[in-house]
Amino acid sequence: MRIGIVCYPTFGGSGVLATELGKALADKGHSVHFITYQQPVRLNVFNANIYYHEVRVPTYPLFDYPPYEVALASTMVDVINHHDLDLLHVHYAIPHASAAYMAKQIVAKQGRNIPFITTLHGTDITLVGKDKTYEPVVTFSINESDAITAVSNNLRDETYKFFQIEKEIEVIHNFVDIKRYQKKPLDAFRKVIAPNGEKILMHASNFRKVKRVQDVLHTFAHVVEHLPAKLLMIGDGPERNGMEMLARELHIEDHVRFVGKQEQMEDILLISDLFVLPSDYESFGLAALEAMAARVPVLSTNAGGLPEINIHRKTGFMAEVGDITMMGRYAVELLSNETLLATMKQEAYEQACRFDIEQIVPRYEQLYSRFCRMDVCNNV
Ligand code: GMT
Repeated sequence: MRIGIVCYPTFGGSGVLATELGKALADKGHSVHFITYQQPVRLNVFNANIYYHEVRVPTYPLFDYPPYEVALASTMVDVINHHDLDLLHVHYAIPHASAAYMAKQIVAKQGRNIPFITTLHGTDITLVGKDKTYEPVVTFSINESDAITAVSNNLRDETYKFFQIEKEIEVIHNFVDIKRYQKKPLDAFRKVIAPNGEKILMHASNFRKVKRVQDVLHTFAHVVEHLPAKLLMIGDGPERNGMEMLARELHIEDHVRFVGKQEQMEDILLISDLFVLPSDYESFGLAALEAMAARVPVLSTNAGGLPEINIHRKTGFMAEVGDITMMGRYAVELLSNETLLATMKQEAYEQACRFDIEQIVPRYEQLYSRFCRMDVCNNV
């Protein structure tokens, strides 16, 4: 099939998932056309079946706000026509679903039918999409999608709760490529971070309020009172400066490293002992699943879709949002008990295997095949 994928090309979970999906589809012989304003960060491989089309947004002095959605819809039309696409798969509703609707209408006038599938990822529904400023367009463009998927049961339910959705939302959970984590941890790397054999805790996010990064630091402050430990803070975003200040206030700055955005997440995860994700909400928590694939137990909240991947006292621990006392206790309980840590590492890995790319990508292919002539679908 010839598939157009639209996503945010950043480190965010929706962009990561969309890019990994595109790469997997290309490996299976499909032609995959990424339509984004920048090369997606995980699109760091050469594959003859992958194409990248940059959305250029010309500026003009009259515009206070460059019309990105118009440029995106026009680029979609161009790629649909010139590469004879069979369907579009847009990740994150805003503004991708409405741009896809516009592109669909334009090519329909030219006598071409292009189905589009919208995958909902989280904040497009739970934070931004609900805002009155966007809601009518979000509701309309979701309903106009030929198929709608959500990355967790929780996100599907939240979408039905807050939007007047007239169609079935199919749940296709996020996935991870287990193979990528099947390598030896870099001992030298571990020694640089934790020279005296300290336990390594890790957090990775876009440092937005919804991530409650302050709770990572408070939890860690409790841990270092009980055992030698280091904390790696991966990513960047609006809360980062404040968090560096908080680390100083809590007198843990010598044990915490803020290392910014990282592309080699596998190597960092493989040397970690505990991944901390105390979010206010996660539709799924792809970062937690990637940690589990690297045999790292997860300490998370029980918000949103997190209970669909993290199993309390099995693959890690879950606490109520903001309960830093329990999070601190759970972290110490785990990190001071080598037997429990080894068991949870294994359980975390086994849980991640249930979300392996090999299990999930065929679900998307089955979905696509509903909208594509069988001769095209069989002849990838
Ligand atoms: O978490 C973010 O702020 C980024 C956001 C995104 O859209 O890139 O992540 C959302 O989509 C991910 C992939 O499906 C999910 O794993 C995250 O849980 C979800 N984030 C939220 O719901 C806050």
